[in-house]
Amino acid sequence: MTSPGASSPTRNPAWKALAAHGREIEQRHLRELFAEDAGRGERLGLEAAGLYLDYSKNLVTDETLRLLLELAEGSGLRKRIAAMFRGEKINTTEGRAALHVALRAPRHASIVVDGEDVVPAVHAVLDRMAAFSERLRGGEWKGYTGRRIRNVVNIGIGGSDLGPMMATEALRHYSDRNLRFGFVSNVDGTDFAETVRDMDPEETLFVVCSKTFTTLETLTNARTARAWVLAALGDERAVAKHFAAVSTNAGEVTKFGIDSANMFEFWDWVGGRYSLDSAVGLSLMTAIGPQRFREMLAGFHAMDEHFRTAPFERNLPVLLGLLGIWYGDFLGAQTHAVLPYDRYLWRLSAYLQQLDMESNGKRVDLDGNAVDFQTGPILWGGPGTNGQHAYYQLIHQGTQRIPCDFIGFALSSNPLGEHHDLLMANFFAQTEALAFGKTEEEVVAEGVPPHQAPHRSFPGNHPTNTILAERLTPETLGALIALYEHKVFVQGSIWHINSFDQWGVELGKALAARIVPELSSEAAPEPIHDSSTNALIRRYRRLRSQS
Ligand code: G6Q
Repeated sequence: MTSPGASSPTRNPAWKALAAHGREIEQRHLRELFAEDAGRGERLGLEAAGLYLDYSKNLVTDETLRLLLELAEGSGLRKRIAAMFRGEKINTTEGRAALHVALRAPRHASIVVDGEDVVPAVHAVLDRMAAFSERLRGGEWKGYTGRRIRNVVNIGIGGSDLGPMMATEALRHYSDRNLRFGFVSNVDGTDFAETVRDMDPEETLFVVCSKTFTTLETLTNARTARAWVLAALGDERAVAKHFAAVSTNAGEVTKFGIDSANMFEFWDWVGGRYSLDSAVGLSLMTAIGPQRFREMLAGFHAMDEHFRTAPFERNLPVLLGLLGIWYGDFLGAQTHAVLPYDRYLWRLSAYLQQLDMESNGKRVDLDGNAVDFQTGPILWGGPGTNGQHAYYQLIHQGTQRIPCDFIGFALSSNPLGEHHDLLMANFFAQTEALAFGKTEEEVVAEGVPPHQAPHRSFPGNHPTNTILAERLTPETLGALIALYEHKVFVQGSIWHINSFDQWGVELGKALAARIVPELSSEAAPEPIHDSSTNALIRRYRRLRSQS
């Protein structure tokens, strides 16, 4: 085992104190913590940017919070936050700033990167996106044959897909129902085939979304889309009416044949998974309109300001980040569940999975030293109440500790009879059940036969955060996403890792590029890999040649 790097958080005295304190907390139960402090549920609550966080059902005492805050203070987090907002090149392995906060800065703000104020350019692109999306929404933009566009299909993957797709679903309530939205990401031809199956090429516009404009999946799908359009419309000039591009790479966009008038740019200081509120949100803006899109940006900005200015002990992203570190590094949790009680947020966990796991799934620190502690958790989840009838069993009675975030809203977007109260009754009941459980004695007192009691009792003591907001609006969604972005940054900063690169995805890409010629041509070269990969490739080729 190598010794920890000079900036390892494990060298922080608070880390050692937390390790010792963790052993004490393991002996405590949330039942006792609540019994000792009648005001706990109110006291450990906090509101910012329209989101109320109740963090009282966490396995923490005032001492835990004090030590966690000490860890944050001693980690240089304050400096890192200031550096991020100033546009410093904190993404050191790629030599870039991580300046997604500039994407939602108000028009009058000024943020200088490499001697240039980036805010005017951000707003110029937003204005162009607004004009473009209004033409689509108003039916003014016509396809090549003069028909109105009715389908908008985003082609992109990873950060160029998950954000717009999640948010278009989340804000579907606000979206223009005369338009249909599709998202093609997978290089599996099924994705394209099924998405356009019921679409008419004359009425379909593709938004090819790729920061680099070199991504294999996206370019393959974009070429297939172009062939699909040209097969129906028979003229290269149709491309200008049926394709727009979102990219930082104007050269490749032009080479592909997309009119530069239909290209929306963003910048290398916007990471893919942090790009939803750049031009990558073009399909979302088309769905909900520029005004709603700006409301979403205002929500992001409100959370940015809270994060930048609030003291750590009243700072939502800082507290969520610290609580995650507490469970992962001191109380043995390996996963974290996000459980929204709103059907519109059904893709949120997929989005957050990339945000968290690609950002903080790192094994070396900023200085290249292997870390000697656990970094980012496995993030997973899905909408309630559905999960209650499936995987919640393991959270309640399994052997793992799984901290959960419950997200709910006071008002429904679709009030229907009693539905919302029933939904929210479950929302409140779950965190209560997880925290307090039910003892064998209580179960037996209710008449359960003693031999069944172990199966029907609940240990409780499962930690949860509850995030409650008034209603799911564009603004609330923006604040919620910024909350998680900054939570991830807080954790990455304390762990002293780079949350903004993703070298871990490169090896598979390079190997796939080597394998392609071994699969596709008649006279394919013999595979030259390990014996397992060679045998699998040969079997694949045999099966293909037999069909
Ligand atoms: C995100 C990652 C990754 C990226 C995709 C698509 O932070 O970098 O998910 O967004 O690989 O890349 P392009 O936008 O360049 O096609």
